[in-house]
Amino acid sequence: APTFSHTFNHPSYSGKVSFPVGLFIDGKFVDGSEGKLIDVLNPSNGKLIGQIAEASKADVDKAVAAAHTAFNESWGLKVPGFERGKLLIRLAELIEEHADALAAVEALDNGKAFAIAKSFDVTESAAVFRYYGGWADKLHGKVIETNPTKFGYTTHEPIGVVGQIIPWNFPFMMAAWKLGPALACGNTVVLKPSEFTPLSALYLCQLINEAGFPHGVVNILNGYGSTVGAAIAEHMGIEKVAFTGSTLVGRSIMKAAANSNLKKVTLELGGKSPNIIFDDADIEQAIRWTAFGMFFNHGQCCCAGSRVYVQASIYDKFVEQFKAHVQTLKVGDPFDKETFQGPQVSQIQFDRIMGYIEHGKEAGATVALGGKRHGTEGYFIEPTVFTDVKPEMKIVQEEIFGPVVVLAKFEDEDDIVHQANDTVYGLAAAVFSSNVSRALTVAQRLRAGTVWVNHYNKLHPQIPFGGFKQSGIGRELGKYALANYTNVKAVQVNLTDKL
Ligand code: TXE
Repeated sequence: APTFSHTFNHPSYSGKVSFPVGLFIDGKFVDGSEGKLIDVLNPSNGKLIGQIAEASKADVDKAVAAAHTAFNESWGLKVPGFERGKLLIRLAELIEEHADALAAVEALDNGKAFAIAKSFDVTESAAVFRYYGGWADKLHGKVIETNPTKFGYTTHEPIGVVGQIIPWNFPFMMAAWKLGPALACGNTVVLKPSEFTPLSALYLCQLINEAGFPHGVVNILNGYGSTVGAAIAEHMGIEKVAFTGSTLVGRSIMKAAANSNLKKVTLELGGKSPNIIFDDADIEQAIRWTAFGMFFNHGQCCCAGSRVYVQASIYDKFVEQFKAHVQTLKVGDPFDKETFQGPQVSQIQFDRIMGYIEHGKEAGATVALGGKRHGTEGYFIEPTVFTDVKPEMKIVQEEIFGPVVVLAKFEDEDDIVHQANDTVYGLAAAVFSSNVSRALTVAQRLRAGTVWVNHYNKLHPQIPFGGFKQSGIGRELGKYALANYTNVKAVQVNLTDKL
């Protein structure tokens, strides 16, 4: 199987990183059955940085077979939760030990700033594994009373082999969100990273072996969505599929599940989340959180606060101060210590986003800031602020998934609740106000899976995350995510009832 090697030479990180990049099946790195490779590009300059093995449908079959054997022989009901938890916690420790190298690989492959990759993506991923390690021996069922002739109880069992398909915006963290609860509950996994950002998940494979997980418990296959992703979604040996990505592909996953074995489906899809600033908010803080809520991760967050609504009486002041603050966010080399925003992930995403910017201009919106490519190479885009938008414009309705925000006005609570909920999505929202009853009343009326009050984009392993409406099905993180990975068995014991 191929190896990825790269020498980093930056003030923030220097060192050589080298690891196998085959398909990770049954604890070993192997070549793809068709011998094909996928090019890995550096989004900061568009240049080739390496190649990884590409899986085929036949490789999915092999991985599923390995996962079945592991489930029956060395995981699932065979390993007590306490032991599963110890391995997850050991994995969290190993991730922390390798944090610099992992963050460097993530910054190189995805383009996010090294400092953010380390302090957020890698650190939070370790926290997620540790959190679910804690749950592994606390998955109790219930004793359920009916009548004195009967003893009834439930057990929470693992589902079996689960498929997981993840995107490129948080390559490492999405793997952690998916693997943590699945493994804690005793499932075995076949996971497909995004073909655009395969490296950090492959690095993780080494740590999974080092932590001591039995072979076959985690299998990681890189490949394209239309082949490997589709093969996972329609596989008869996979009993549950979890997906994070576009709404379009989410639909095809549900169809594939329906057309095959009715595998259980959880989806975490797109968003066009409203961020609401009332006139009694702490304006300076609201501006900072709003910029962070939009431009963090280069706007490539499913929960990005991409529709900002400001109460009319403070709108003009907000726009001016917001523009001034956004201009201080440094766009550039992910390895530069000052960088907040790196390149978009790929040429495709760059083109999509620039297309939306052009569309916004043609539709009559005003580019108040940015609107152009940044620099001359790579996929960098200036943080872009649109004003004078109308509710029906595409830039107000559709997920852009880049550093492009629209600013609009509202009059009062009823007006903002109507505008905020005028979307097919329902992933997140935020309210800024110093009046607690106003903030919580609006929070109650918003149709979204997360509502932040007086901040944005904060995630915790303990707090569930997921969507209303077309933003998805099910919840990740927190205790809620465990339900995605357990089958509830009810056992009914007849004590004294005679027929
Ligand atoms: O996503 P895809 P793309 C949104 C965002 C972005 C748009 C397109 O708006 O601009 O989607 O991004 C795999 N069967 N989000 O096209 O294709 C694919 O290989 C099974 C929001 O890159 O959905 C990858 O592993 N799998 C989002 C994963 O799906 C398939 C994050 C996601 O890629 C498949 C990413 C198929 N037929 C994009 N086709 C979020 N919610 O955070 C592709 N895949």
